[in-house]
Amino acid sequence: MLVLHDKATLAHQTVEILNAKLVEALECPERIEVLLAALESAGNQHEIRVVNVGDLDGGDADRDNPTILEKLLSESHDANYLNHLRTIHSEWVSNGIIKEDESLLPECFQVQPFYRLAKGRGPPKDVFARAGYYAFDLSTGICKDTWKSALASAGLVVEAARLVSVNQSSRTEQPKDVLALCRPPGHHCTTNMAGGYCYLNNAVIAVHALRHYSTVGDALLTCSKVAILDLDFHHGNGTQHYFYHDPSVLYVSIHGQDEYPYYTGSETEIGEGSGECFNVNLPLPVHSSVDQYVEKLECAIQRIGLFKPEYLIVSLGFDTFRLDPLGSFELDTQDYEVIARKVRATKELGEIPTILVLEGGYFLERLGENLVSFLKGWEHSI
Ligand code: SP5
Ligand code: ZN
Repeated sequence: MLVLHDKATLAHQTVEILNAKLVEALECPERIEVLLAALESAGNQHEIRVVNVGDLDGGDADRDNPTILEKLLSESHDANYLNHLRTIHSEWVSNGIIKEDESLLPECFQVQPFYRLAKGRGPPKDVFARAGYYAFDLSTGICKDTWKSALASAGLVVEAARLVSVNQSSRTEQPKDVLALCRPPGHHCTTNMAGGYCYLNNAVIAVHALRHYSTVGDALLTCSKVAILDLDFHHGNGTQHYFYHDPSVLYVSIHGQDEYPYYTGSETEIGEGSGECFNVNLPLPVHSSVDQYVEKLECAIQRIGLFKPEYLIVSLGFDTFRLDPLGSFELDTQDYEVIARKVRATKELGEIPTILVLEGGYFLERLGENLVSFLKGWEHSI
């Protein structure tokens, strides 16, 4: 397994309101540190190759071209929102509201559609108002390095997409699948709102990147089908929303029923218009066992198999672990191996170029073991 990592993803470090207390965000740089340490010690045994994207020699002039990332970001997010993420921290600092090493959080949210849909009303000028305009919860603080890390995180899926794209045939060595150690994660944020530790939606960006790199000459293969399997404990509201009307992207999610983000994720959300039947939510009650989980996983795999995607994106969260502070399933370390093998051993899914995108997972003591267990199952290595 080729694993992509970027040191810049470690810079972002912020605070959140969790259980009515202001605390250091559980989505912290140590998550990536423990994952890297675990991958390093498991590396030889499981043919894991961790590559810092800065050290990659892709032999492709495109790779370092920032305009490609910019193009993919602009396809995935609202331009004013991107500008907000890039500039709001320095505005708060220059207004004397916070110090350079502090984070900002919203103090007021916009109630939709009452205000936002008012015609001609752009983003608010007030710096406090803007923090709440571009967010939907209090777990998405912005520090001086948030933009840098979010860009690096998105950059990992873009590079992963380039590597697995079948039409990038000039390369000699083409990986079938790539794991992007993204941080911050992405599946909760929408085109114009951060939330749930997410600022840029890496899964959405990955879809655009796959399409970008699937272009041969002028022949745009824009209809290529992509499936997203979201295995994070929480429903990926942002990803669901982005593709809700789009039949070329199948979104399938297994997540905690009635858990955060609370207002989405029900089985009745099946997509709309031509996207109808291309959104599949498989919620599971709290305290669900691995058997209950595997039952839903089999439904998910079957649906994706029927869809016959050209690419698969797995939004991979380990907050389904039994000890996770933000999850409530009963999955144990060895279960990740079973889950990964089930996905990969399916005839229809086994050969599809896949990007594994890291989402959540907050129990640091076992996070590394859980990922290694997943990779073991994915590579059928035992
Ligand atoms: C990417 C990701 O995993 N984001 C999750 C963010 C969740 N933040 C809010 C968690 C609220 C927890 N409230 C207590 C729920 C107890 N089951
Ligand atoms: Zn999660």
